[in-house]
Amino acid sequence: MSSSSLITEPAAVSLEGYVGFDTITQQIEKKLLKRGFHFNVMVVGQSGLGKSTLVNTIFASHLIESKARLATEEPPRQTTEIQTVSHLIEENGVRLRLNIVDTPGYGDQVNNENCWEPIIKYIKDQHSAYLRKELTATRDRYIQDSRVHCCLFFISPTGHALKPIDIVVLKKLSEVVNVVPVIAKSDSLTIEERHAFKQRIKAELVFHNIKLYPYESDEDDEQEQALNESIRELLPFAIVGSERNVTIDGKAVRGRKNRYGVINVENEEHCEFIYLRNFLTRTHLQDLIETTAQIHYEAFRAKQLLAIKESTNPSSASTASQPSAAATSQDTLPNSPPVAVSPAMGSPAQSNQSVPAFG
Ligand SMILES: Nc1nc2c(ncn2[C@@H]2O[C@H](COP(=O)(O)OP(=O)(O)OP(=O)(O)O)[C@@H](O)[C@H]2O)c(=O)[nH]1
Ligand SMILES: [Mg+2]
Repeated sequence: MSSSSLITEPAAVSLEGYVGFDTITQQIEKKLLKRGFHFNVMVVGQSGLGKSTLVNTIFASHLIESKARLATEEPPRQTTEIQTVSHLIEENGVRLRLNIVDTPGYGDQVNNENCWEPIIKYIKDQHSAYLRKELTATRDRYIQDSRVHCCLFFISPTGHALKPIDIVVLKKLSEVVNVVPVIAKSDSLTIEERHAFKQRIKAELVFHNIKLYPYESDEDDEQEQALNESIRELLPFAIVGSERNVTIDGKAVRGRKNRYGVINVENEEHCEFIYLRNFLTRTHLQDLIETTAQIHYEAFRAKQLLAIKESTNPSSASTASQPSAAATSQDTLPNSPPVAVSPAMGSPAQSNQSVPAFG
């Protein structure tokens, strides 16, 4: 008898009376609702592309200060350091702890070398903080999640191509976080220009082998695959942001008014802001959180634990055919003493990953 025949799935049995385990989904829902959700979004891009403005447009309130002047005598404001703003928002009884990480625009210094480093460091620091909490002997039942779930990457609406600095930053970011590209201030492009620009950006991403979210996955069913395919078609979302309401047909809408008319941010014919918002809040919120844990954090975690293992057991490092880069990497948990880790310490959801067996 082959061993595979021992693990055949038993046929599902219908019960005669009602037992009630079908309420498990409601039970989970109740628990999750009580706990609430954490969603951490970061905005990255060159200076003045409307990053701070967009965040306020998506979540429809002044969550962070943008450079926009509310009165003409006000000086322009600029984001000068990484700022995290936390908000508790509620919709139909669902509480969402929304953390927005607003980053200063890069690219306007004389020397832009390594300008992305503080951003990458911030993302890795959150992974590191989570891992440290996970590895403490008396860890919390529920660890506060500050890992960045989605990084909105702002592309300047030049209509030409990605800038070399953008390619470098995109490459670095896509290794550590879910990156969703957007064409900023797309009101400056005509429909044809927008279309051609998108195609050029996509070709460049393929050429430079930059893999952005949503990723291809065998686990997705047909419906999910079709949805992700349509999102990939649309990317990068061509968006317009505004913190002001303008009146169209007697109705106040988010928009930008100029001499020749009004752009209604929420009108699909004007821009793709609504697609981005639906994608972020309605269709992919949970998947962005899950993918962060299962792909980006998992890769970080495996690398760190391997480094810890090698530092506590130097003989394994010297006998390994290829020493782990992590052992010498600056990514290694800062200030963390060598921890004696048992295999049981990993979180249950991550059991099938390539975390080394300690001991
Ligand atoms: N035309 C146009 N202007 C925009 C758009 N979004 C924002 N702006 C304007 O662009 C200016 C800069 O906006 P911010 O949101 O402060 O830009 P930022 O990317 O946060 O800037 P830094 O923090 O300096 O990197 C403001 O005057 C905004 O009103 C847009 O979609 N279209
Ligand atoms: Mg800003």
